[in-house]
This record gives sequence, C-alpha cells and structure tokens, in this order.
Amino acid sequence: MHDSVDPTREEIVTLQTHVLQEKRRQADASGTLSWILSALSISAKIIAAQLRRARLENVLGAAGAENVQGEQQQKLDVIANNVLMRALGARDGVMVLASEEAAEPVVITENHGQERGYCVLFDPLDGSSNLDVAGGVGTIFSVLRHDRRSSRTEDSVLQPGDRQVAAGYVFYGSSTVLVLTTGEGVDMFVLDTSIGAFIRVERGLKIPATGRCYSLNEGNRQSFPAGYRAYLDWAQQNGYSSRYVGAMVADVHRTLLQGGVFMYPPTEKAPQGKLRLLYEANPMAMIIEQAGGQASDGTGRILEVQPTALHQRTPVVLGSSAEVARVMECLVPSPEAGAA
Ligand code: AHM
Ligand code: MG
Repeated sequence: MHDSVDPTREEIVTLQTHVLQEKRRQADASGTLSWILSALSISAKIIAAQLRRARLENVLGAAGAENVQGEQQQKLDVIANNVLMRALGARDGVMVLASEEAAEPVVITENHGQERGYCVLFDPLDGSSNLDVAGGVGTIFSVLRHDRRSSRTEDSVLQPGDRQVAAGYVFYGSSTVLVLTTGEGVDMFVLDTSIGAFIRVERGLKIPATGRCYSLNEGNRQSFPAGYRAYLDWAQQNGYSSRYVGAMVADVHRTLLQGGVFMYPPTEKAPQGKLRLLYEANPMAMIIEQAGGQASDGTGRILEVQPTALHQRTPVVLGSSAEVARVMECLVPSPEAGAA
C-alpha cells in the first residue's frame, strides 16, 4: 500500500503564526516582542526585494561616507538601515535602537520607568562588500529587555549576550532564510515570495556535533596568534575542508546546517578581531548555543562578556561543539600537553 502522509499532520506555519504561538506559550508575554519580530520580518522582506533589484536600479557601490567603524558605507547599507529604523522605530515598546551604521544608540522612548521596553540591535546588511558581485549578505539582530537600572536609557544596550530574549539573522542567498531563537531552540523560515510570507521549514534545529570544515580568512594566517595557526595545521593534516564566503551570515548559516567551525581570530591589524560583539557575535552565539553548539571569544563564552561600548569587537570561534573544543585546545594548551 502507498505510504501516504496525513496532510492534517503537515502544518503550514508562517513566521507570524509561529510568533503568535510562542506568545501564547509564554504566559506573561505582553505582545511587544511579537510586534518587534513582525517589524523585523517586514524589514527583511523589503530589504530582500531591494537587493534583488539593486543592480537594475543602480544602488550598488559606495554611498560616499564612512560609518563609525571607518568602513565605506555601501548605498544598500544605508537603505537597509533606514528600513529597519523606520519599521522598528514606530513599534510600541521599543526603547532603544542600535545599528552598526549609527555612531550612537537611538533612543525611541525616553521613559526609564516603562515596564516592558526592549532594545533592538542590528547589523542591517552584513557582508555588504559582497554586494557588487551578487554574493550572499544578511541582516543580524539581537533583542534585549530594556534594563531600567542603566544610568541612561541608551546604556541599556550594554548587556551581556546571555540576557538576549531573541536573536537571529536573515540570509539573502539563493533563497531568503530567516533563522530565529527566542531562547527555546532555533527555528528556520524561508520566504515564499509568491505569497510574501516566511514559512517555517525547520523546528528545533540542531547543529551537527562535528563537521570537518573550518571557515576563516586564511589570508590573515601570518598574523593570527600561534594557537590558531596550530589549529589550522592540525585541521589540514586531518583532511578538513576550508569554506569562506566572507559574509558572516552566509558562513554561520552553512556552519549551523552542516557543522564545522567559523572563526574570526585576532590579527595584528585588528587585535580584537573584526566582528562586533553586540550585533554580530552575540546574536550568532545565541543561535549556535540554542542549536547545541558552542561560541567562544577564544577564552570563554561570548554570551558572558560584559560589554563596555556599543561597537566593541571580539574574536569569534563558533560552531559544532567538538570542533570549537578542538580549537580551544590549541588556544589554551592543557598543562599535560605543555609538560609533554
Ligand atoms: P561588515 O559588517 O562591515 O559587512 O563586516 C563584517 C564582515 C563579516 O560578514 C565577515 O565575516 C567579515 O566581515 C569578513 O571580513 P574579512 O574580509 O576581513 O574576511
Ligand atoms: Mg557586519
């Protein structure tokens, strides 16, 4: 007999439905977080549409200004940033927005006493140097509950990553994929452009425990600390593959699905690495940990780092548990290994 699947068991769940279901599960939810996630979803759809038409509408290339990190802003960095600022800035309960593209946090609601405010931090268009070659790029976001103990409203963004209430990214690749955690596992959605909705394609996503692949900018090898060079020697002697897109979202997405380790080590030019703690490393670390992997800054958990500045950088080592552990062994040799 033909082994048919009962269609009533094959739910169709959009991101919107998913967020409503989550809200119902978290009995105390005011609905504010749902509104924020819906603003992020709308932003992702607008940005995805803009990206597809970028070459046709001549919005590729530099915007002519540098951002606060001294990097050339692409026109699409500015467009994506404006979309997110508009979509999120209008939502009730958003206290502070912070972006890679803005020097300071933007205070939306100057009301320190408000009960249920949130801070949303984002990198509007990560990997934007890939845009001119139609490469993969992404949006990364982190949501924190507003900390009423902070001395100024804007300082509330300076919380360790383990206080994130939601985090995720949107990968604009051959399809547009949104990966989300609200602290109870990781779910994945794909944009169905024919109906304009993100459809859930994976629940409780788990990263493979191992993966024979490393991902980092090997062109910087000469200036990596010795431990990273030792790891690369070990990986190459053991038949590992190398994969590097140069857009964190694309590299982390592949690592999440296929296993392996993604790294951005310290270099001579960038002694703290290149990636930003609050809106790149923290949200990715939460996703990876929620999927059963590990995320380290080379000494300890990224999510435990107490931030001191909005745009501070951190080294990043994240991915499959066994692979991160292997890198850590090379970075912090065990006393026995040293004695041998
Ligand atoms: P961006 O946020 O300005 O685009 O920079 C971050 C990007 C990451 O996506 C990627 O992992 C890294 O920079 C690549 O840097 P490099 O070219 O030094 O390898
Ligand atoms: Mg970035």
